[in-house]
Amino acid sequence: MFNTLKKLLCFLALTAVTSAISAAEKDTTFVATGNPIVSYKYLGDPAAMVYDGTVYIYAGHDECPAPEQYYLMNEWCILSTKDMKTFTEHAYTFKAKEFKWAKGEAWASQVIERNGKFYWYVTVEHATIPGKSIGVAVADSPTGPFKDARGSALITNDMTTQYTSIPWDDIDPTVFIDDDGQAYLFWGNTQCYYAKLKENMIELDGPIMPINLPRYTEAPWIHKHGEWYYLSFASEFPEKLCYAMSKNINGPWEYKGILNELAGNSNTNHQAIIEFKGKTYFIYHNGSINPHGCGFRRAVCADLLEYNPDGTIKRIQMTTEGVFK
Ligand code: FUB
Repeated sequence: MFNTLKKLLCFLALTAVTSAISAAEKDTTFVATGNPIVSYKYLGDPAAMVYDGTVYIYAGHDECPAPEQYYLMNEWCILSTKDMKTFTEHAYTFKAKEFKWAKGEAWASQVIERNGKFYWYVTVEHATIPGKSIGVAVADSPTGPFKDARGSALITNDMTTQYTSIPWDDIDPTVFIDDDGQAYLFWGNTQCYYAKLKENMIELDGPIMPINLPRYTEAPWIHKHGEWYYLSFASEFPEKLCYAMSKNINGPWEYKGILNELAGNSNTNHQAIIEFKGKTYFIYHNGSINPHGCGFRRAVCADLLEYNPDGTIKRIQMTTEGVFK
């Protein structure tokens, strides 16, 4: 009798633990009522992708406990929405340590689709080559599971030392597939770089080339609207977001000034720009989660981006209301 009771208690305890675990592993759906989109956890470096009528936002998870003041980022999280109002945060997260050659540190990233596969370009700290590196993971679905596509870094610090000796210049990948099918990787801190990617998306297809942009810091993002290519980027520090335009992905890039002012509550402001259902969205981070939000505990926001008739972009207005009507 005593043994049976013990077994029953044991079973009940295990069931409770299992339910708690599955609850934590479930997707979370919520309606955004204003900026930031997610206010229950800190997320930074949003990269957005539109695929099959859905917006996906990939963001690094800021885990820095207050009052500590540096990045603590082990994983990236995924949000999705079909209407920019009701969002799902997917239970699946992708961890920086899934790259066996990396020490960790889930810095900025971007996902792109090609031929039904999803490629996630990420910044991580390399385990044996000093400095930051860019890795690429692949999945059959935009929400994973993702796995290291190469088993080694795509870009390492030693590949760019001719341009700068700092060990953190190889960060912040942004990827773009041009109308002729050629894919390009842009990245860089202090110095902006770009290179062609092979059709397989996991190997470079030519040399690494520098792009000189005034007061360039980091966070490049490439997008195209009409005939214009746009290269937006973080400038100076604390960062404003600026942009340049060109009629050719290979440049020359004409600097066009400030796109978004200082966030004020975050020293970085990393942006993504997407077109979705007739509107252009500017998705970025600031430090707007009260009371401990800051440059290391960031929050993902969305506002509208509008063009002038000549293709230049109107200054972004960061709002508390956001775009979620
Ligand atoms: O999240 C870490 C770093 O902060 C990113 O790589 C930069 O773009 C800046 O947002």
